[in-house]
Amino acid sequence: MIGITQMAGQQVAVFGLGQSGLSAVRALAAGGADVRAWDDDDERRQTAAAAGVPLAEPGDLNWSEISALVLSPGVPLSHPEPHPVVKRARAAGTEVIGDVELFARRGLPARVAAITGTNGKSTTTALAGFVLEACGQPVAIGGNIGTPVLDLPELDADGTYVLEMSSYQIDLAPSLAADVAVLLNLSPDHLDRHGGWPGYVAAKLRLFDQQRPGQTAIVGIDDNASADLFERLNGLGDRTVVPISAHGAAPALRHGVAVVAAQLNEAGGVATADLGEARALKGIHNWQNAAAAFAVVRALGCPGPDAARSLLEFPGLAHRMEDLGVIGGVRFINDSKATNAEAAARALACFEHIHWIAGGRPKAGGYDALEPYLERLEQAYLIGEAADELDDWLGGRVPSRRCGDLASAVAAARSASSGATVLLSPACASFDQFANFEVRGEAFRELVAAGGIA
Ligand code: UMA
Repeated sequence: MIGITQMAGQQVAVFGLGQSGLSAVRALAAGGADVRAWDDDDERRQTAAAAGVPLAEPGDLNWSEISALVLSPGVPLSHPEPHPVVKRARAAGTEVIGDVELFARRGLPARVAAITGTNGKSTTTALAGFVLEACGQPVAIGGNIGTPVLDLPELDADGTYVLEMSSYQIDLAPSLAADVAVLLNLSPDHLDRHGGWPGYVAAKLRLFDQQRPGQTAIVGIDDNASADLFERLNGLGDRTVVPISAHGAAPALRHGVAVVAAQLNEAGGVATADLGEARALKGIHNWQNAAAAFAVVRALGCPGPDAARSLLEFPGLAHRMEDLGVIGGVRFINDSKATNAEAAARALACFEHIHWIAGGRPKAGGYDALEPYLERLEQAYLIGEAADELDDWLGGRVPSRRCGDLASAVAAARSASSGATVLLSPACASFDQFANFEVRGEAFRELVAAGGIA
């Protein structure tokens, strides 16, 4: 745990008692702060109280005495509208920050690599951490990927924090100046929380505006919005800017890290890896993740040949194109993490003869990103709240069946013939039927296993 010593003796309100809120409570209390915590959910409050968390309803607090409101990332900060606790804090002039801001202000000597983007953040974070560790560096991996940053150990100057940063977390971490900041890509996501596309992009780009001269920015240049950031940062001339591309785009070939037909190349020819040999980096989207992770570890001093070798040994992450095995000649792939069409499109691009399980709670942004891959689909099984709109969007171009829930979809997909791939890659959020994408992925894994994996 990272103790938050800088708020010793001060009253701090913590709102949201999920993973990051509980972690902030522990870190603040360990550092000597006087914590008052709350959650809208009664059950969460009871569990926290049983664990010794001091509760206080926001309405009962004297806000003029509260130094900061530590808000959980999932609690609305500005859109669709600020949560009442945010309004209350702002009215009293109390600052609203997140757990990552507490971490940044602690000022530990270790370096920080912060990774953001719409898709691929978790894989790139895990991959960069894996390679750094293989290169013998002390590493701690956390943030949006799952382990709250304040639950990580305190590292010395030779260590590196590799943090996945969501747009929500960036909004709440105004003084995080990452030694290495990464933008993988940008496409519409979480638009409701940021008041639209410009607000979403602005949140992501703030990570780079907060960097100090001399730090390193690694930027994907395969989509227009990200390429614009590369041009702007490059024009500033105050930091190292490394372009990365999964399509062998010229600036990355000349000055950064580029992948061409699965061959990863670093400008200057220092290292080459054949990503075709990597068991967990299938598909062009993973080539982008590999290029970014490679650039991160190179910026942090890993020798090129060692880094190239370690990339290929990465075991992959659960719920991201996770290969569950083969039953009766049919391969089952768990890509529950694909909560928008862009992410699902990346999975569809990797397989043929696909029996596709999709749906859940619809996201803004539609399904057009899936269009180029429809001919790879043999059958669609549609679940959850999005089933009707997905069916309308498919418009008979692919045979589709409305299955209601995941269990019915898996049962129906068992009729796929040998050689097919049953792919759960929902293109939607999970929240209509599951607590989160992990629970959805676990449910899929169990349903598949119940049929017996060969
Ligand atoms: N809550 C309220 N009122 C509200 C909203 C939430 O009281 O209006 C309470 C809930 O009752 C719950 C708590 O807040 O008790 C949940 O807080 P949270 O949603 O911030 O979730 P945490 O458990 O703290 O997990 C957060 C991240 N969740 C979100 O950003 C939504 C996790 O990312 C992250 O792994 C974790 O911190 C550790 O850093 C998950 C995620 O879904 C994976 N992220 C989004 C994404 O990737 O798309 C951004």
